[in-house]
Amino acid sequence: MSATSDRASDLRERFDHDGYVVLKGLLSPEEAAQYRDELKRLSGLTDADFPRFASSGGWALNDGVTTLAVFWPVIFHRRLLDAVRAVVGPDARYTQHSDLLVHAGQPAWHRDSADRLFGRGPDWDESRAPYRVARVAIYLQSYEESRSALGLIPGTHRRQSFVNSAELALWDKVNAWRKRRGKPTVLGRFLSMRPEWIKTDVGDCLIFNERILHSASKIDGPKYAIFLSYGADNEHSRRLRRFYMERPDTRYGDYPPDLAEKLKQDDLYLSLEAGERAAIS
Ligand SMILES: O=C(O)CCC(=O)C(=O)O
Repeated sequence: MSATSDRASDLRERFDHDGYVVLKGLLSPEEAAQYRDELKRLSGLTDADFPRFASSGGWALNDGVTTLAVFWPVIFHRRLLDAVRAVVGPDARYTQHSDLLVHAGQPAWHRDSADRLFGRGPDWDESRAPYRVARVAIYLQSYEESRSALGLIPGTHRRQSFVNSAELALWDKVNAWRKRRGKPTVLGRFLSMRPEWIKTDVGDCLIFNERILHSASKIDGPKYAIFLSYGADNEHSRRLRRFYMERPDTRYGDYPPDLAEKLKQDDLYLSLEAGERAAIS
């Protein structure tokens, strides 16, 4: 498992090398319980409802952190921002890509970046600007309670061999075939790559590169999570923000005006008007 020290240089080194870091106990038990109650209220689901969703997408609210003011304190959480600025850089901005999840347990290896095939598309061209976009996952239940873990394949934000690609393509085909038949996806097993499974406690947080291969695990208990993202003030972060604004199944709106003001005050506002060549094709 990645180191849990919050020292900026450790975080940066691990984030660059492995593609992720773990922040234990980011939220206090009281904060986690408060957000968990809020997610129950929003979804209309209780702990007992998890079996209905056990190997499906569960309940999700796209961009819920941005659109619901009750979650804004998470965006400005001091310890989280310190860690984000350590891994992404001092010019970190809030790039949205947020989700609220309840009982989501659909395994499938994927990337969250706009360009998901290794080496293909502007996300993989770092000749003008480094790719420093990070996704944040905060879990509000323990592994013991839910059997939920986040799987990550270290290093796949920066490299992928021919054999890795062939194995991934095979599992993508298997899952596409299963989806067409209305069956739940399965978790691909690889000969050429070894995932790390991060088992979290209440309030733990993972920060991972949007380009890293990762997957949810199946669940066997209630699961509640908050996802959001930040990136350096450059073309790759703008591209990610636009991607989720333009994607037909997400269609994010702009920052709500009150949030935009707060983001400006904390140097987290990401302007989309830098005129860089990052348009979504
Ligand atoms: O549900 C989880 O724990 C992981 C979700 C995920 O992989 C994603 O939102 O990209």
